[in-house]
Amino acid sequence: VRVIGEHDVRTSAARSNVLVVGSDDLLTPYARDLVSQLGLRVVSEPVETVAPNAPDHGTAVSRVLLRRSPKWVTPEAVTNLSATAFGRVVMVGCGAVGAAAGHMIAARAAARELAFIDLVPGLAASTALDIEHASGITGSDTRCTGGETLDLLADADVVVVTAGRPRSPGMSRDDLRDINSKVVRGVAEAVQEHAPDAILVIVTNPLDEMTYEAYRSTQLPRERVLGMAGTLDSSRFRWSLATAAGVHPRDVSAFTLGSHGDEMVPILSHATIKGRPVAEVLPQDAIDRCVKETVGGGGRIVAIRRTGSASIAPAHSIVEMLDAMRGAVSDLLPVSVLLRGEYGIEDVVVGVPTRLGRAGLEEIVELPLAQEELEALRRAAIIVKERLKN
Ligand code: LAC
Repeated sequence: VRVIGEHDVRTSAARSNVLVVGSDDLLTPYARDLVSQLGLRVVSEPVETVAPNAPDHGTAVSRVLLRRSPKWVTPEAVTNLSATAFGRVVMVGCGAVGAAAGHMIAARAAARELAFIDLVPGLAASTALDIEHASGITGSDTRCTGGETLDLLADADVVVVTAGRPRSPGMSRDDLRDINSKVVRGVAEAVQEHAPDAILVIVTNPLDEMTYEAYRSTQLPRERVLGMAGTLDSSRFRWSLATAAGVHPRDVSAFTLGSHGDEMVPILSHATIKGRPVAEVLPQDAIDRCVKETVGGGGRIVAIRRTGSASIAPAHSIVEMLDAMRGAVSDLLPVSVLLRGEYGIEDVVVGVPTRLGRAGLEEIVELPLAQEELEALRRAAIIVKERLKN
């Protein structure tokens, strides 16, 4: 048992606005008063983050000036109203991710028809009806249907596959491989049979391996077998950088490449905050924390939730890809696709910068990367490939 007194509180306050206490520690009454007087936040051990940011005076002033810079105007969200809706989008899997993504697709009328498929009796049909019930408010004319069988895939323009087991705490995405590859293979084969012209968007984990599985088990061209992960990881990366710098998320431009897992490669060489390189704005330890927070983002949700994984951010990240395909978003998006020599990588799926369009993948963009980023991307490819062999 440690007794925390006035001196400890003042020492902590001099370093940061956080006081770390162990579960057995005792705070003296005076120390307790002092904590609230000084506005300290009490955090119980163990804490993941240690080093407080203590930039020198000049750096601190320049960061404040950056945040307030009158020269920078936070960009507006870009919405292109000339984008056209898909004819038919089918969500295979009506769990939290599938339902949330479908909900958003209907709410923005991004498809004329939206179908849900799920093995759980009534889940898909009730979700479809539930979304239609909202149309008196949303004004969306997307027609929604749902059922348990894969014949609903017929005539799909886009098939989004979220079906499969999610992670439980302590599981890596790779632990799901055996069970989910059967699901993904079955769906991919059904797409080939019922909707051979559709674009497949794979969301089921482990993402890069499942995307490869869908590609390998069908004769679909790589342009139409896309894995959703980079848009999610990049969103988490921008959120983390924006939070660390205290700026609006739209002030941050950043993306991740590589695999959806420990071999993720957050790209710092292209990351900017208010148009300036991240390293000019944040100290290295803060940048390192953002990278860690990004790579561990999905795991953090699983750890807090205990049952199931993230759903809202993944749903937005699916819709961002669909919006890019239908012309509502014009940015480069990181997408997991089969590589054929791009970035020096052959016959494996990892996340790379792409341009998407109505036919799926239009272009893989080979951006100049820092040497260590390129090496990390190639290493990710080697590791995914190794896992595919097992
Ligand atoms: C995530 C899981 C779904 O990143 O892979 O949240």
